[in-house]
Amino acid sequence: MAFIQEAPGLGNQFDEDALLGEYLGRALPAPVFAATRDELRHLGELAGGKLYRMQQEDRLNEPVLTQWDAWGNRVDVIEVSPLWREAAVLAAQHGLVATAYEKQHGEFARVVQFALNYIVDASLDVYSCPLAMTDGAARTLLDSGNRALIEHAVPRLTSRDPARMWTSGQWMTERTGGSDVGLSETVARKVEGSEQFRLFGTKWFTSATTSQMALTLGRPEGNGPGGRGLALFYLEVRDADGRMNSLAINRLKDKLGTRKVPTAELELQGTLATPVLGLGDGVRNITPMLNVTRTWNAIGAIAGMRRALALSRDYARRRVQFGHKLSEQPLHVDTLAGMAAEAEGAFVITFRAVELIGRSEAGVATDLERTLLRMLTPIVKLTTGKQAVVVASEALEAFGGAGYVEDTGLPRILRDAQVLPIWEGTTNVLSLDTLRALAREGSLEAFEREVERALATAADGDGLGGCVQTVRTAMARAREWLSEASGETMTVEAGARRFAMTLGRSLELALLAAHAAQTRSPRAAAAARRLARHGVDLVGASVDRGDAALLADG
Ligand code: MFK
Repeated sequence: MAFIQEAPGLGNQFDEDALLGEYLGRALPAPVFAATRDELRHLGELAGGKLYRMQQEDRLNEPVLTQWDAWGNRVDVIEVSPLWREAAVLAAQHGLVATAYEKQHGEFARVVQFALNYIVDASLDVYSCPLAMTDGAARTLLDSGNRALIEHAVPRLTSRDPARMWTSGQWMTERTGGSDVGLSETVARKVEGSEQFRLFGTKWFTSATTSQMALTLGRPEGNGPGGRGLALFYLEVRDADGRMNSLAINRLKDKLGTRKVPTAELELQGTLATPVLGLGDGVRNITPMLNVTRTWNAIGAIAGMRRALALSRDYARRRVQFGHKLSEQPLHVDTLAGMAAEAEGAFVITFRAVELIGRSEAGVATDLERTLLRMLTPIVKLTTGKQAVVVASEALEAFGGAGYVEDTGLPRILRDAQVLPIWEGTTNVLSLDTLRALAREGSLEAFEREVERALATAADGDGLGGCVQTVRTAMARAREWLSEASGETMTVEAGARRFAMTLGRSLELALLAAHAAQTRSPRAAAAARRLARHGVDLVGASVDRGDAALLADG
């Protein structure tokens, strides 16, 4: 009988995740962990079982846009995949958004919410995209203080009833770009005798266009240029009769990955919209949305890495080459170890940001913690996004040729990872955002204190002294570089990515070493030592912009 290779499999994605169990055991009060454990385990079972099977079987099913009905009516209906329809029900029932807004778990609500999402995310074909925007919309509306919109929309966005729950879009990107949002061309024209406006323009990259509502930006007539001249608007996609709110879906985007997400180009043709918060400062007013979706991005990154590792580890135990299982071959083991170290570092920094959001929303965060969170959010997003691509790519290689073959389901993991450093602000845009946050008084000090806090815990652990030293050296170099470059705006900008990544990787290592010391986990200690050897210091002693210009121009 000819040889047939056994396929890789997944077990319960909660039970099999040692780091998650250790983390929740130390981060959550025992009664909160006890109250949520069954649900976490249930989602872990679904993620490794039914949902994963559906995902594999559903591989070729992509969203379909129907613009016209048989009689010539413009309908613009998007049909999503069966797994997406299942995900919508599951998201409501398990409170994948709602948990964050319910009072039950107090300052730990975000940890619980994002633990639920982390477990199930990689099996939902990026349904996290509409959920992220829904969460961001709820946060933005609540922060706006607009009572009418809060009462009207937030109960829908945070509902646990699948029939009642809405998702929200975030329509920002235009043909002028997704980074420099202040260039937006959408015009907002006041409706005579009403508080409402009609929006005219093109939104060029609107993810999850099947949502019931959206937050978007438009420029009220007469306003000046830039982000300050834009206003933040709330709109509903269809009217009570199901007709489009004077908007048309021009086409779906043909993307490298996230192919289950119905990302579209939209034409706003007089779309009725309500200002959320004044008639200017739209960019500033939408930033709560950005900060929430950036956190979801990091959750997507760590969930993707976890999935890549789970499949690679399982396969290594089944696959025999050169007379031995891959799991017994030193170089393969070394490769898996490198992936695991990156994934564990990414996990601890992401959940540290999640803890701070929870504390901030519960009103118990200190000023220092709020300052830290502002700077940590872009750093976490940019650091984990890059790691997710590296780990996914390595995972495909760990399968040899099978990793390059579509019906294994593996190439999708890499394609879906590649969006993570792009959307919600590219690595460079977020590096510049880190500088923007840094300009706020005290944010580097807040960051350094956070690192020192973690190192103080790590110092108690066995065999972690080298990690502590690696972090201290990298942080000192980062500060030294910043003070040398300060005053030279172009030099600071040119080095912003290296600087932000150094901070991100240093804090990952400090938190991972602290986690290892606290939990006495030999695996976490090994992950910390390995991460230290990968290197956390990316800051060059000096950045030669002349060389960079020569190389960039070719
Ligand atoms: C799994 C995950 C799923 C995620 C799904 C999401 C799908 C959606 C897909 C997309 O929509 S992708 C497109 C996403 N686009 C972005 O994320 C925008 C990227 N660009 C930026 O972030 C730019 O930095 C920015 C647009 C904000 C720059 O615009 P401006 O007009 O040059 O902003 P400016 O003047 O620097 O800042 C305006 C105000 O906002 C300032 O406050 P003040 O008015 O008080 O001075 C800033 O401090 C503040 N601000 C900017 N960024 C902030 C912020 N405040 C808090 N947090 C931030 N992140």
